[in-house]
Amino acid sequence: MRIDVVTIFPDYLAPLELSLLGKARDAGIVDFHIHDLRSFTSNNHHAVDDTPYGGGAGMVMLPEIWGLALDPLMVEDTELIILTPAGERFDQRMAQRLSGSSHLVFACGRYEGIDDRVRQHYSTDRYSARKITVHEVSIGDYVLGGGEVASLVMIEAITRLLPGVLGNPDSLCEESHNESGYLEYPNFTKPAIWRDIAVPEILLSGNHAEIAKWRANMAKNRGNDNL
Ligand code: JD8
Repeated sequence: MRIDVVTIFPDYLAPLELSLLGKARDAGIVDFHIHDLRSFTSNNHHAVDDTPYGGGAGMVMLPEIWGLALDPLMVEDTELIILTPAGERFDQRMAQRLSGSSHLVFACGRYEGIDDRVRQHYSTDRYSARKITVHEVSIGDYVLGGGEVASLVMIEAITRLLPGVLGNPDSLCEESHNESGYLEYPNFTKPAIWRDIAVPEILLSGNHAEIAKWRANMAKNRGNDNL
């Protein structure tokens, strides 16, 4: 899988070099390319934004610059992902589907967002004829300053599903979705007693059927903190 990220803050994507993602890159499982949007500007000030038509606070990102950055990346079967708080909610099902893609391009906007004609342009028949699709995606109901953090969240959730990225693929099966969400039972390791708190006896019993029942029950009742 090839992943391209277009941003005015390329350093935000430095975590892609780390840990599993770095190993996946070194193993040739995924190929990351980070593009600085400002490198596509020709004006002296490297402006990537301007005032919004219709007035209002803030600035909007110029379509022209985005077109120059995205055009070379639009190859057959590309999925263009435009991050936006108004987008379709990212979830494990979407991560699973996107992990089957050959090429993902993440457009990370800033300011008030990217001129909507960028989305409209790459959604036209000229691109769908080449099986290029555009998705507006949000990672949650809260407002971030831009799309970079959201792209990192999505890239991590997607690439960890790729064959060969996780050392133990069995851990993916453990994360299987069930009617009460993910199996989020509490985890314990050594020592058996820590600051007078003991590990639940059942986990030391070796009775795997009972352990599985205990874990399923704990997962069902977890997350009721109503934060
Ligand atoms: C892309 C610009 C900032 C958003 C004015 C603050 C995703 N779950 C999410 N929350 N926020 C984003 C997100 C925010 C972005 C951009 C994604 C581009 N901003 C804007 C509108 C209000 N500022 C996001 N995924």
